[in-house]
Amino acid sequence: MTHPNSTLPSGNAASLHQAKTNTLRREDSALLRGEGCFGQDVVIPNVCHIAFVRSPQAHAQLLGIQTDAALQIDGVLAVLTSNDLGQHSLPTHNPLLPVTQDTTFPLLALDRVAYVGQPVAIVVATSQAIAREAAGAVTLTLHTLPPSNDFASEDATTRTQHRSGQMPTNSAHVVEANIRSPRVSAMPMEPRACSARVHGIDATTDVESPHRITVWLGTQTPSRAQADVARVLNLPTEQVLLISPDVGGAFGAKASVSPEDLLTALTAQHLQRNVQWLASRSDDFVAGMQGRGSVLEGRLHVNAQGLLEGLWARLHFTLGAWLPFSAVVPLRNAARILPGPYALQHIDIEGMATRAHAAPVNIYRGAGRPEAALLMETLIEQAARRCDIDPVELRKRNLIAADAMPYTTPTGEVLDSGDYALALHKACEQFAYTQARADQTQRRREGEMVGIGMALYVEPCGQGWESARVILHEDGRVTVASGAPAQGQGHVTTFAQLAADTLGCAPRQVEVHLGNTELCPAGTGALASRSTAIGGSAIVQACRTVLARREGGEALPITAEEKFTASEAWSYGCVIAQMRIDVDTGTPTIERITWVDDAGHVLQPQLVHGQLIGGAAQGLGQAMMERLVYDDQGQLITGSLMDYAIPRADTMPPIHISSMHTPSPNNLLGAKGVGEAGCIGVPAALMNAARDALSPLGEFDLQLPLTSEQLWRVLSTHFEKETP
Ligand code: SMO
Repeated sequence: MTHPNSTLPSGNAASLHQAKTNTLRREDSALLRGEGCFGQDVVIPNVCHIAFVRSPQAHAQLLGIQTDAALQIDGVLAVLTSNDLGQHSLPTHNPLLPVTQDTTFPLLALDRVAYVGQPVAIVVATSQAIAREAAGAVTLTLHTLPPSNDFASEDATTRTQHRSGQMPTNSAHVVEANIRSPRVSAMPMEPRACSARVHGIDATTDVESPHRITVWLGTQTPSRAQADVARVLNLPTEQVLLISPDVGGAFGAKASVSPEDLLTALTAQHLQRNVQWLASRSDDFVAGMQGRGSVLEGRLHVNAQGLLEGLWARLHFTLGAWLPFSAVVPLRNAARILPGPYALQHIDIEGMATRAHAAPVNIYRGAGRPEAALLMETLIEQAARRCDIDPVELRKRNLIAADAMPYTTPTGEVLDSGDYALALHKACEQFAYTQARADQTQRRREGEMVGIGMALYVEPCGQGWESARVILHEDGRVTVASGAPAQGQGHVTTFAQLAADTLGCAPRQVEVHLGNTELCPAGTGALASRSTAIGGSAIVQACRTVLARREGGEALPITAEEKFTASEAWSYGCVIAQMRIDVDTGTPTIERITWVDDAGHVLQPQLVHGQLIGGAAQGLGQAMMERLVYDDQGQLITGSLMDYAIPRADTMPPIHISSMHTPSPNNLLGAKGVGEAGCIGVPAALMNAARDALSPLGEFDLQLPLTSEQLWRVLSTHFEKETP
């Protein structure tokens, strides 16, 4: 046993936390053996199952609910409506942007419905299968109203704006882009699930429980979910135990509670029965939290030397019928980070969000950052073509210099650190850019359509606070509890390593608790790529407190609890992609991707690599194939995996990643975020690669996803025009 007090805390995070290589993830042994406990694996005794009767229409008056047929099905225990459960509303939204409309929305429909999939009634049954079958036997009397895919557009739900300087009136070039990002589905491996156990029914086991209810919910924000459940159940927060078990992917879609989550808990309280809800893939498609959904218009003013003179942009995000907690975040992020890594003094950026008769939209991996990068990087490459300057050269002339850090952008953001030009240089070197351009020229001569596209991106990684509790026990064991849960990132491995390094013990001596409101201090949660930078710093701080008190002679066990508050750390990077487009069929082939990412100081290179690749796969999905489509009646017509394409192993191109490590001065670890980078940089680079491939033919209005159909239409229209 290594005694912790043999190691003094060091002020130099970078030297203390040397990157470890080939650390096996602690999580994996159980997960690979099927011994994990995901939301859908939670087993509670005497449970009854629920399924939701959902609105089949996007907008209608709700005139009646006929439950008789469902109640006659064997095994159906109850059908509950808002008459039974009372009127409850969904939690309010994040105040990061002011919302100017009344967005109060009922948990269960009252007298009208506002999206297909909206929960209208709850069927309670002895099995999941019976509950689902009986839900289909409930009929609704609806008076159809016209749905809007953009309601209240005259009167925005929320707005944001940034203005600085004067837009130039006499620029040599003004390039324009209109970028529409379709809605996408987060598509975790595990659909949502919520289980609620009521305490007090079984006095032999639960007599001592300080909790009235335990709720198992795969969530990125256990503390907020606990408070949301408590509010709806009208209980003191501490009487709700919220457990986020293993989570099979979240990506923002599990960051805010949904009506189904809260209704599961409410049904349990109402019936004083244990209740489980397991979403199907269809439930998640139709009523889970969707991502993206924006139209971004931009104009970039450039002088004859390719220097950026001004950026004008109008951003429009279309949200769903109700606002999840983080719904306003993508608009806010897109607007504030739009200039990206470029030095620009004159900006005029306005953004607004409206609502539609459609499923809710929330943050989704990147949360506004991908949209911003897509618009800015499309404009940059158009400017390069218009100025007839190589896109690398044009970028070099405009990047914020490393010695200008920390740099305050015209939107008021403070970029903490980084060397953007070096990232571009390294990426070009790894890609063999000069050679690649020569090869491209040759291949074009031979009739091939091949493009090289790049994107630089910034990834602001969360701000605010996270918590940690560290206990040093008498036998040398250490307990770490964090407010940041995990959804596959491997936080248990990282946090154990971090505490072991700081305390000077072996990682195996460290037990880590996450995602449990009883075992963990109240926290912010795992989102916006912030857990290592902020949550990790809280752990280091708590470990240092333990050491200081130990050195002061305090007897064991010692418990230290700390909150760490940080300003944002800004990751960044450069992606270069090469794409071939088949001239006859439009089929795009991504030949290779080279990527340089700077996530600051890295604790676990393998985990970082995994997150980058995962983000790239998700970004590639959005770029090449994913798209949720609603028809005029507000029906989702891509509501299954037969209609909605996602990337598979065989769609992944070779990706060459290398890293830079510019430490952030804004936290104890020098760490920055990494989870969202792939979703931000990859789609923009692929868009630019496709546009570059087509550029000998002209400029085209390409949009994501870059399907072979879209590319074929562009090509056939072009060649039709050519034919006399
Ligand atoms: S989109 Mo992330 O979970 O902040």
